Amino acid sequence: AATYDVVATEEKWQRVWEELDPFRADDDSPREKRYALTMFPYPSGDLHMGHAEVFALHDVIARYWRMRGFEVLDPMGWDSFGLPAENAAIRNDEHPATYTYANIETQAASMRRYGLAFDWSRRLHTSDPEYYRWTQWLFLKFRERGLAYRRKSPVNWCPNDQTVLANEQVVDGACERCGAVVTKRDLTQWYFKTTEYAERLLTDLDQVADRWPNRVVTAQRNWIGRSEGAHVDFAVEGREQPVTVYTTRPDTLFGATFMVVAADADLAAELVSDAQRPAYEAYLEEIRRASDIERLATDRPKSGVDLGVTATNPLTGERLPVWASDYVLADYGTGAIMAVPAHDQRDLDFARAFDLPVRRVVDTGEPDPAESGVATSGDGAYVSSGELDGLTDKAAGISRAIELLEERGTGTGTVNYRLRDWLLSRQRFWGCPIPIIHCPSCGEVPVPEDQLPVELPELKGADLKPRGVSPLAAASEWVDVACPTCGGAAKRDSDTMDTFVDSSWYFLRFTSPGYTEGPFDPERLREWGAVDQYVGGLEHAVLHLLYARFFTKVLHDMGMLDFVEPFEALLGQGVVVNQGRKMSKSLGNGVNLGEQLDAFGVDAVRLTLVFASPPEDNIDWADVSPSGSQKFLQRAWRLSGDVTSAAGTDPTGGDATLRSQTHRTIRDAAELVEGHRFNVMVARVMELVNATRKAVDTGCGPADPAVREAVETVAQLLSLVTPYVAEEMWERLGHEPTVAQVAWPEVDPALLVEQSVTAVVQVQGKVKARLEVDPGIDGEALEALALADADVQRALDGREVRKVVVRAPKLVNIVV
Ligand code: ANZ
Ligand code: ZN
Repeated sequence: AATYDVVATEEKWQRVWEELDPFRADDDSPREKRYALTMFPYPSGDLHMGHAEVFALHDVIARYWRMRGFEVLDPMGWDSFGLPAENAAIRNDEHPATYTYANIETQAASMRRYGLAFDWSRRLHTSDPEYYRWTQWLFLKFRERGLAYRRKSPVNWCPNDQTVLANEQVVDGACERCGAVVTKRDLTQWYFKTTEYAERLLTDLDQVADRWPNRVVTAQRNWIGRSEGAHVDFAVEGREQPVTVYTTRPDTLFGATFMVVAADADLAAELVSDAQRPAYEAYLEEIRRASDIERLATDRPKSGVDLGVTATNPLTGERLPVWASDYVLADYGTGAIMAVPAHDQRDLDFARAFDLPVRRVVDTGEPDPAESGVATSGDGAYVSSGELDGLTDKAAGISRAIELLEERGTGTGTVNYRLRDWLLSRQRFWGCPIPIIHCPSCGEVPVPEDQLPVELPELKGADLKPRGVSPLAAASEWVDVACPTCGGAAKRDSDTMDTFVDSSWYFLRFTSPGYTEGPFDPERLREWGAVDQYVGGLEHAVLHLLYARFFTKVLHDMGMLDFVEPFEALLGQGVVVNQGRKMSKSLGNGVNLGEQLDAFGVDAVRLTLVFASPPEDNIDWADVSPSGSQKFLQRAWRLSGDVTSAAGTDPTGGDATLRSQTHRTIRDAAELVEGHRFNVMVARVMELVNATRKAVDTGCGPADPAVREAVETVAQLLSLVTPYVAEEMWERLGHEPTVAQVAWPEVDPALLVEQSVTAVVQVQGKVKARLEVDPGIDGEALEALALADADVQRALDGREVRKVVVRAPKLVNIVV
C-alpha cells in the first residue's frame, strides 16, 4: 500500500505497549539512573493543546535517555484536590471525587492514546487517602520543627471563592483563579515558615541557574526580594518601646522629616492620640473598603492621617510627626517607615499632599526635589548630614550611618526579604484536612500518627457551598472528636491545605509510590536522586517551584534526602495560541486536542508541535500544518517498504554519501536533543528522508545496505517524536518490537567527514560557478576544475587570465 492506516496503527501499538510494558522503571537496574518529570495535571476536563505540547516535548527527552542506555524514571499522576472539582460538584450536586476520578480516567486514556512513555505502575493521585496521609504526616513534622504555625493577621480573601489566598495567588490584586478583586480579612490561619529559608531559597538558585530559564530564576529572586538596609529605632513619646523602621537608605536619616506607620497595623491603633482617634478610625474604614488594586495603584493620590504623636530622630534628636497611611504595607519590613521626601518619590508625593517639609541631604546635581517635585535617589555629596558631610558615595554613606547607629545602640544593619510565610489554610472541602484537633484545655493537639490519615467525610455538592467557613466545620460528626490528650470534647481543625502543599512533594513519592513507612523510601530516593529534567508551564515560575524547593530543603534538614534542589534542570515550554491569540471560549478560537488527533492522528499532531518552534516559543496553531506532518510521515513510512536488503546486512561498502549523511544525522540529533533544539532535530530527519528517497529512486537503489541503514535510523530518531509510525517502520524492516527499547545508533567517526564541499568560483569578484568538490582537494586541482567549468569559460569570454587566487577547497578567484 502507498499509505498506512493511522487509526489501525495506533490501536495496534497501544495493545503491544500495554502488553510489553517497555517503559517500566527498574529500581534495581545496574544502569545509570535518570529522572525525567513533567508537571502532573489538574483533572479538570480532558487534556488540551497545552498538555499535548508539554508532553510531546517531555517525551522526546525521556525516550532519548532510554535509547542512550539510562534507566529512566518517567512517572505520571494527578494533582487531584482543588477548587475546579469542588465547584463542579456544587453545580452538579455530587461528591467532588466523582468528578475528579472520572476526569482522571478520561485524561489517562488520552495520555495512553497520545503514546507517552510513562511508567504507569507509579501512578498516584494527591486526593487518595494513602497519598494525603503523608501530606498530613509532613505537616505534623514541619510543625514539630516550628515550621508550621497558626497566627491571626489580615489575609487575602477571595469573595468569590470564599477562601483565603496565599500572596503568591494574588496577581495584581486579583484572585489568580477566578479574577475576583481580593479583599482583606483578619483571620487565624496556618502558615509554613518559608521566611526561615529565604536566604537558602535565594542562594541555592545559583546551583541550578544555568539549567533553568533565566526568567524563572529572576522571578524567584524577585519574589524572595532580598534587600540590605538597617533597622532604626525611633523613640515615641508616651511609649516605652521605640518604633523600629526598616530602611534601605539609613544614610538619608538626616533628611527624615516625618514617620509613617501602616494604617491597618496594630501599631497605628496603639500609637494614635486620643484627639486623633476619631479621624484615624474614619480613615481606617475608608481604606478597608478599598481593594488592594486601588491601594497599590501608583497614580492614586496619597491619603493618610496624622496620629498626633511625635517620634525622635535617633541621630539628630529632632522631633518628627507620626502619620498613618495605606501606602506603607503592614506586612513588609516592620510596617513603619522613616519618610525622606527629598529622596523617595512616594514620601515626596505624601509630603506635598499634606504640606510636610522636604529637606535635601544628598546633592546629586539635579534640581532640588522640594521645588521640582521629583525625588533624587542617585549618588551625590551629603549635605546637612552631620558626620556624613564630605562623603560622596552612597555605599560609604550607608555603612557610615550604620556605624553611627550601632555605636549609639539605636539601630543595626540588617537584611530584609519580600518573601512572606506561606499561608496554607483554605476554607474549602476538597483538599487535604489539617491533622490538628483543637481542645479547650490542651490547645492545639496533633492527630497521633497512627490515626492518619484524617479522611474527608462523605459530603455532597449541596453541603459544599462556600459560606466563608470551611464546609467541614458544619459536618458535626466529623468535626466533634475526643481530644487525643485529655479525652475531653474537642474539634478537628476544619480547614484544608492549599493544593500547592500536595504538589510540593509528589516527585519524591514517585520513587516509591507504594511505600507505607513514610512519604517515600529514602533508600529508593537516594538511588533515583533529584529530578534530572523537569518540563512544564512557566505559569508556575514562582508558586509551585518555590514551594517544592522549600519542601526539599526542609526534608534535607530532616535528614530524609541528600540533595537541596529538587529540579536540576528546567524546561519551560511556550503556549499554543490560535490566530495570534490565547485560546479562549469568548474568542471562539479554541483548538480541541481530541478533534486534532481524530483528524490527523497522534503522530502528526505530536510532530507538528515539536517541529513548529524551539520549545520555549509560542506556537500559533493557525501557522502550522498537521496535514503536512501527516504527508511527511507517510513518506517516511513508504521508505520502510522499499528496503530490499535483508535485516542484519552489513552496511560497510554501501553507498558512501548516504551513509555519511546518516551518521552525521545521528551525531547531530544527539547534540540537538541534548540542547533541547528538537525542532531542528526533526528538520534533520526530514532531510535524511529526502536523501534516502533520492538514493532509492535515482541513486544506489533499494538493495544498497546504506538504504536500510538510513531507514532504520529514521525509524529510531522518529521514535522520539512519533512513536506509532516508528514502531510500524521498525516492524516492517523485520525487527521485533519495540523500537523504543533499541539502543541509540552508533556513529562511525570515519563516516562523519563531509563527502563534498561547495567551492565558489569568482571572475572579477563576481560568483560565476559553484563546484561540488572533495574536501581534501589541493589548490592546483581545484584551479584546473574551475578553469574547465563551462560557466566560468563563458564568463571569461576568451580574455586572458592574469591571476588566480585559490583557497582550497572553498574559493577560486580569477582576475583578468
Ligand atoms: C527611607 C528611605 C529613603 C527609603 C530613601 C528609600 C529611599 P525595598 O528596597 O523594596 O526593600 N519601606 C520600608 N518598609 C515599607 C513598608 N512596609 N511599606 C512601604 N514602604 C516601605 O524598599 C525598602 C524601602 O521601602 C525602605 O527604605 C522604605 O523607604 C520603604 F531615599 O526608607 B526607605
Ligand atoms: Zn485536651
